[in-house]
Amino acid sequence: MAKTVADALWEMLVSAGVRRCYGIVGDALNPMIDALRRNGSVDFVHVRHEEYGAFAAVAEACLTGQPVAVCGTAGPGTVHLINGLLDARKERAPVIAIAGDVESSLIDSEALEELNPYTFFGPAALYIGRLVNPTQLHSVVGTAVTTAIAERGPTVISVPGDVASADAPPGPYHVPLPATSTGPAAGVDLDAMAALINQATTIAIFGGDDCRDAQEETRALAGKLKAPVGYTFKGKQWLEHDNPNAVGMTGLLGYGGCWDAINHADVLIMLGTDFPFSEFLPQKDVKTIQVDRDPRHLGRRAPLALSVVGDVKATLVALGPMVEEKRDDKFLLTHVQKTEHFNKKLRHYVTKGPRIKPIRPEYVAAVLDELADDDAMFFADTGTPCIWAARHIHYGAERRLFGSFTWASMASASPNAFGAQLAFPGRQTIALCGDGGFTMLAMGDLLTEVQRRAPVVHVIFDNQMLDFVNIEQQEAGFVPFGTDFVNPDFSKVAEACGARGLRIEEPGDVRGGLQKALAHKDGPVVVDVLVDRYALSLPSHVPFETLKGFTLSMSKQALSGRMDEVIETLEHNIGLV
Ligand SMILES: Cc1ncc(C[n+]2csc(CCOP(=O)(O)OP(=O)(O)O)c2C)c(N)n1
Ligand SMILES: [Mg+2]
Repeated sequence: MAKTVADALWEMLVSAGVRRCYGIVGDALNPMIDALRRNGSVDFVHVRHEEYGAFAAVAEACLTGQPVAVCGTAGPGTVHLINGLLDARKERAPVIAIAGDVESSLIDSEALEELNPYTFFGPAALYIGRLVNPTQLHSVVGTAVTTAIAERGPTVISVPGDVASADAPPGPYHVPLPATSTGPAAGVDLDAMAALINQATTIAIFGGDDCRDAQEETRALAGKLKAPVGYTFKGKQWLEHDNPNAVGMTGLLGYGGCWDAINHADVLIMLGTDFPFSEFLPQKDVKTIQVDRDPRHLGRRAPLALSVVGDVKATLVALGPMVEEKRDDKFLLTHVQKTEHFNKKLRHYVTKGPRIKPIRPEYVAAVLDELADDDAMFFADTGTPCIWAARHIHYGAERRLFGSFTWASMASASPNAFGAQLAFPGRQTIALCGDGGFTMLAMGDLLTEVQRRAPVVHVIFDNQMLDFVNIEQQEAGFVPFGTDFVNPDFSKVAEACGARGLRIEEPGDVRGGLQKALAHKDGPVVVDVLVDRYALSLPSHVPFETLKGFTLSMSKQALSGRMDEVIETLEHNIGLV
C-alpha cells in the first residue's frame, strides 16, 4: 500500500522525537489515527476530554524537552484543545496539535463543524498550517515541527480527512532539527554589566525558570557578590535548595526577605525571568540589569539600567571573572535572617496542625513535603494549592514543580501529573488539586488514569469553594459571591471509577492517610482532605466593615511579602488558633 499523507506526517513527527499523542478521534481524524496505529511508534492516549490531553502534553513536553502531539477532530474537538494550547504558549511547551479539518472541498462553505483554524488558533499557536494539498506536506509539517521545537511553543497542523488519506508526496519523511542554544551576552554588554556591578555596594539577584541550566553559576555569582537570591515560583526549584543566599519569593505568593532585598539593593540582576507582576519589582532607585535569551522579555516589567540578550548560563560563565568579589555581607545577612525569621512563622500552622480542626492546608502540604520522595514531581492547581506548593514544599535537586504558572488556568494539576507519569513511569507524581479544579477537568479523566493504571496521587484541598477567588473578592472589598459549591465524597467517586479513594476529616489522620496514598502504586489515588475554608481569609463572624478594613490591610501586607505580620495579626486579632 502506498504511503498516505497521514503516514508521512507521523513519520516526520517521529523523526523529530514525538512519541505520544493525546486526544480524541473522530471523522476527519480517522485516517490520521489509522496511520498512527500502523506506524506503531506513537503511543495514542485516548482521553475523555481534549483539554485534559493538552495539559498532559504540556507537562510532558516541558519536563522531557521533547515535542508531544495532541489531536482533536473538526470544530468542537479542536476547540477543546485551546486552553491547553494557550497554556503551552505561555509555558513554552513544544506541543504539536493535529486538528481535524472539514473535507477540503467544503472549506469556506460553513460546513458542519467547520472552523477557521487561522482565526481560532491565532492567539495560541506560533504557527498554523492548513494541509489542503498533499504537496504541502514537507513545508507545513517541517515548519510546524521546527517552530515548536526551536521557538518552544505550540503549533497547529490542520488536516482535512481527504488530504490525510491522499497519496503522500515523495520522501524522505524526516525533519532535520537545528540546535537551539543561545550564546552569551555580547562583549559590550558584559563590560557594562561588570562596570555596574563593580560600582555597586549592595546587589540582589532575582531568578526565574531560565536559571534551570545556570544553577551553579547563579549560586557562584551570588556567593562572590554577597548577593541575596530571590526567585519566581518557577525559579524556586532551581535556586532555593543548597543556596545559603536564598531569600524566598516575591509576588502574591511571596515569602521571606525577597521583596526587601530586590527593592533595596543598589543593583538588581534579573536572570531568565519574565515575572509578570511589575508592582513587586523595583520601579525606581534600583539599577536593574536584566538578562534573557528572549529580547521580548527585556524591560517590560521594570525599568532597566541595562538590557542584555544572552543565555543565562553562558553569560554568567563569561561575567564571573569580570566582577570583583564583595567583602561586606551585611546586606546579605539581613535578608537571610529575615527569611529565616519568616520561615519560623510559616511553621506555625504546621506545628499546631495535628491539633487544629478543620484541617489546615499548610499542615497537609508540610506533611506531604516530609513524606514525598526526593525526586517526587509536584503539580499545583491555580488557586490556593499554589500557595501551599510555594510555601510548604521544598524542592531539592531532584524534585520538580510544575503548573499553569504563567497562563494561570485552573485544573492543570491532574492532567499535568498524568502526562508526567506517562513520561516518567513509576516516579512519584503528586497533583495538589483544588476541589474546583478537580471537578472542572480531572474527574472525567480519572477514568483514563484508571485505564492506564497511572499512579497519580491526587490530594484534593476540599474547601467547598473557589477559595482563591473568595480571597480576591474580600481583598478588593467585595462581599464574596458565586464562590461556594457542594461536593460529593470524592473518595467514593474515585472508588466508583476504579481508583483508590481516601477521605481525611481528622487532623490526626493526615499523616497515615497520605502515607497510604503515596504507597499505592497500582493506578491513581484520590485523597479527599476536608480543609479549613478560612485558611487565609477571615472568619465569617467579623462584621463586614471590620472585615473590609482588616482584609485590605492584610492583603497589603501580604502583597509586600510580610506574611509573618499577617499571621501575627490573625493570631492576635481573631484568636483563630
Ligand atoms: C479556567 C479558569 N477559570 C477561572 C479561573 C479564575 N480562578 C482562579 S483560581 C480560582 C479558584 C480555584 O478554586 P479551587 O480549584 O477550588 O481552589 P481553591 O482556591 O479553592 O483552593 C478561579 C475560579 C481560572 N484561573 N481559570
Ligand atoms: Mg476550592
